[in-house]
Amino acid sequence: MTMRAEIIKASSISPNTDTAWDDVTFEAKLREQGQAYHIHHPFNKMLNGGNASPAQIRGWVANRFYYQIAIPIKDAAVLSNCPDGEVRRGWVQRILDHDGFELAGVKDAGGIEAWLRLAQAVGLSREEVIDLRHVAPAVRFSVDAYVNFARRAPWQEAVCSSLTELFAPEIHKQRLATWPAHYPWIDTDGLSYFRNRISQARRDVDQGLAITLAHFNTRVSQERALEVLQFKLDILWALNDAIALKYGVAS
Ligand code: AHQ
Repeated sequence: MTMRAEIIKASSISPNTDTAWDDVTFEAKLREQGQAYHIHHPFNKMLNGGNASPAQIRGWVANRFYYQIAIPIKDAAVLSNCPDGEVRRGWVQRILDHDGFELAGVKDAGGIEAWLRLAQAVGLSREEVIDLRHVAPAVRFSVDAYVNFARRAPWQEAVCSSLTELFAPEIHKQRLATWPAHYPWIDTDGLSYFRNRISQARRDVDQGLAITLAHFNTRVSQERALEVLQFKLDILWALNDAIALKYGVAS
């Protein structure tokens, strides 16, 4: 770096004394990051654009299963780090959403079971999905990075990282709107996971956003929240990269 550039760089480094964004501005900044959401990934565009082969769809479902089974583990890590009973009472619902439950006579098989029904609908056996034989190394690494982050980060940062779900209802609705016409060979009962997630994601975001807006209340911590969200967006993007590398992607 030239002397002049070093002087400019040195003078530009000042303690971030900027005032905190108000909630409306902060939320807008979080939502702006949706431009990096995996709905824009070439593999997703191929998939929801109707250009995926059955093998590519099966590869995506089998690899995404590893992400799905990690979610309750991740959420249990958040619970184990969170000292606030009120927050835990809301957060524990996420584990029930995925692992299912039988409470006071109400039974719900859960989202992981729904994902296995999606797997069977696209022509995979339960066994070959559950034993993870199709999961690409970089899918494992991306998902494991998410779980390990949730175990080690302050629980509020783990909450913030779940806010990629700000953008999830759109991708679930996109699948429901496009797959039946593009892939009539997939039994639409197999799409129930996406149907269920639309309302669950909205409920998740209500809680996660409230915690994030309340906790990250200085400009420095708000900038950190944007970094944390970008980290999770990168995880989802890298997961799609690994699947595209293994199964190919038609642009
Ligand atoms: O099925 C998904 C899910 O249960 C969750 C939980 C949440 C989290 O805690 O990080 N994020 C998430 C997501 C799910 N599905 C993804 C998809 O594309 O189907 C989207 C993903 C997310 O947006 O983070």
